[in-house]
Amino acid sequence: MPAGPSANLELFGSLDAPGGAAPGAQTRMGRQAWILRGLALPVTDALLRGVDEVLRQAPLRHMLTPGGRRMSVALTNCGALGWTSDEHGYRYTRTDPLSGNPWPAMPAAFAELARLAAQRAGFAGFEPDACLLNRYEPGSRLSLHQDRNERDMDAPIVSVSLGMAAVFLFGGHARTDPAQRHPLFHGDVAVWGGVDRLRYHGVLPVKDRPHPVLGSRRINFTLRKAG
Ligand SMILES: O=C(O)CCC(=O)C(=O)O
Ligand SMILES: [Mn+2]
Repeated sequence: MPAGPSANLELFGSLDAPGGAAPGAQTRMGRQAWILRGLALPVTDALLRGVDEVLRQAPLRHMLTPGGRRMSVALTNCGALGWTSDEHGYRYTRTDPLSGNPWPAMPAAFAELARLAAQRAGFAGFEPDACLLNRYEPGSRLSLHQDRNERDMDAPIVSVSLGMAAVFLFGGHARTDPAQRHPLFHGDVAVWGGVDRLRYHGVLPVKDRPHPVLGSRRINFTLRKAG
């Protein structure tokens, strides 16, 4: 069974915690779902250089949902496969529909961090081939959803948070199941897989608490094995 609230001291923790949660701490969200606090902190410079490089080649854009609504989060991709949404549905593509070019290469620092995080969470041998990069501004949100367009459900999702803090919702296997709420801070890495791979999750509207490096932005990227 997923760990209950008593196992998550930070469950009701404040987003205003100046330095975030203690680096090295681990928040258990489920049997095979963790937040590895501060795991990305030693490599944020390389990660942010990687983000700039990706955005230069494949700019952020607001995609349409299959229902025709504009997503409040702006997104792009890197890696062999990139996630796309439009009025025809969700899917992975090898090329960026905006440019027709292959998605930018996945920065080595992204893949290295993903392997480390996955291994720490019990998923040794993770080799991501897709990375979806989201940019949140104040008020941006991501409604509850499952990540289920990937072919390989044995591989976990690794999710890296940079910039402004946000509240992550981690629900159950049905959209209506109650959702845990966990603050995610600059440098935190969440991993969910195995029995928790298809849990609903999302992000509450982000409050404007500017981050010293990224200002009023939150960057999240998720590494996946999609092909
Ligand atoms: O921004 C986050 O923390 C979660 C992102 C996410 O769930 C997704 O990109 O599918
Ligand atoms: Mn997701």
